[in-house]
Amino acid sequence: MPATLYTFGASVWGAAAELAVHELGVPDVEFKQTNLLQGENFEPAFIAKNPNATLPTLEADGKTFTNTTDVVHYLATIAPTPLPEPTAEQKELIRIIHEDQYDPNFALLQVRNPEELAAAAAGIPKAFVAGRQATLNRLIDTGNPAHLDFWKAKAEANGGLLATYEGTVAPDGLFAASNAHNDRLREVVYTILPARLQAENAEADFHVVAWLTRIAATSGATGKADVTSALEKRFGAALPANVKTFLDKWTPKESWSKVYSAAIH
Ligand SMILES: N[C@@H](CCC(=O)N[C@@H](CS)C(=O)NCC(=O)O)C(=O)O
Repeated sequence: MPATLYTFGASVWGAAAELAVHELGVPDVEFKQTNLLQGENFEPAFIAKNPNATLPTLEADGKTFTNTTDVVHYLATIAPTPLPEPTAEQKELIRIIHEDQYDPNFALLQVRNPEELAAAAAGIPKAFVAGRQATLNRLIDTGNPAHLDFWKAKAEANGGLLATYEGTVAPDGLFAASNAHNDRLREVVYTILPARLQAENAEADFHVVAWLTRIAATSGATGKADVTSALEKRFGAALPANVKTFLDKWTPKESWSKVYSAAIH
């Protein structure tokens, strides 16, 4: 029975699952796009599959896997050559890279200064939060009691960001949060990964590749040729040797090219 992977062309964590499918050659996985830019993940039909309303989501073997860690793990176990069970160290790296404080999605939305705010307000970040807000407002208007509190909480957080992009809320709070977030992203690249990234192929790789590629994309990289240089420019220092080796190993892979064929994200 084929599996269904709910993903989206611009989703960082969807990309981790897609990388696992392509790299491990998992057969019979159908990709279904769920448009996050239009808040399709908030529709009742999607929340019924995954109460977190997040991607990736995988339906397989009569079960539904509702977070990246479980999705990638399941894919790794059903691959033609399954990956070994992750070690405690790998599990810990996966857990850390998914901590909210290192959220790669906030890297896309963060604005550290007036120039970045102007760019975000004129580009994808604002289109993304505006699209989500329109869908959330429409869904709230339906009054569906099963999801009303969930939608309202999402609309409040998302609406704060939208108001800042639109200039109706002062940006100082977002500048401060964005600068602090950027420091934590640097900590991942220059402290956490050098200490924890392992040389052998492992489940954690899919999470780390997707995370690093997103941070590179938000640093101005446009393809495999400038992933490293964009990260080094953003953080103002050469990449740690094992992080550079890791990217040099992953970005030439066919799986990486397939997942990021339209654009790196
Ligand atoms: N910790 C969750 C995070 C997943 C996540 O945030 N996915 C993003 C796409 S990369 C998403 O679906 N966001 C939709 C939203 O938060 O509304 C996981 O690993 O599955």
